[in-house]
Amino acid sequence: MSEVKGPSPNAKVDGSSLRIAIVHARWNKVIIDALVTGALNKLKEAGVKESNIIIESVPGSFELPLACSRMIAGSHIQVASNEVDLLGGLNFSSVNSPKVASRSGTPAPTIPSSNQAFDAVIAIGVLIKGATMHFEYICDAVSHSLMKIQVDTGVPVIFGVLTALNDDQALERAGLGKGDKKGHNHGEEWGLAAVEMGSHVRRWN
Ligand code: DLZ
Repeated sequence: MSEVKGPSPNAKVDGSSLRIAIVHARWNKVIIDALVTGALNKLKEAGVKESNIIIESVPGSFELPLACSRMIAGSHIQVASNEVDLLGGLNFSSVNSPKVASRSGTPAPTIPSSNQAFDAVIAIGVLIKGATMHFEYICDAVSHSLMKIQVDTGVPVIFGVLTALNDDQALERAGLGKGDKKGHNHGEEWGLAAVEMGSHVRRWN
């Protein structure tokens, strides 16, 4: 019997030629770690090579749009070739860090024909409502900015930002809920969405 909610499992895509970036915030780290792991597992299951996955972190969700925008523009590659240090002291890493972009001059992934550094970017953050209006402002700004980046650049930006009203809601959406409310790790769908959209956009270009 099919589920009412969630994506259909039918879209099986070969990710072996795709380049994917994961950009994540560091607020609410335990939940973030589970979501990043979920996304990463699905990327690898779909055949995305470790050398074509880059993981970058930023302080909080509010910083995700700028980081995604610069990753799509390929700023990390310019840093790697020591031409222009656009990102100051930021420390880029990847699943397979010795083989990809770094400030030490090791080879960066080649830029695909679309002239974009990545086929898709997954933006991961966990926003949990507090006592003030901070949550509403950040949720609104981040969701609109991420949508604008993907539409303006033509590079899919997967919306991996949990906007939870309390800790339990966030934990359950990372598969970390308590007792019989363990929930499901939404990072897995974000990984699959990145592969599917990256592959679609290659065809559509
Ligand atoms: C300030 C703040 C607060 C209150 N809550 C969160 C949160 O729940 N999740 C998150 O990712 N970031 C939070 N931040 C940090 C902001 O996103 C941002 O990093 C700072 O305001 C600095 O620009």
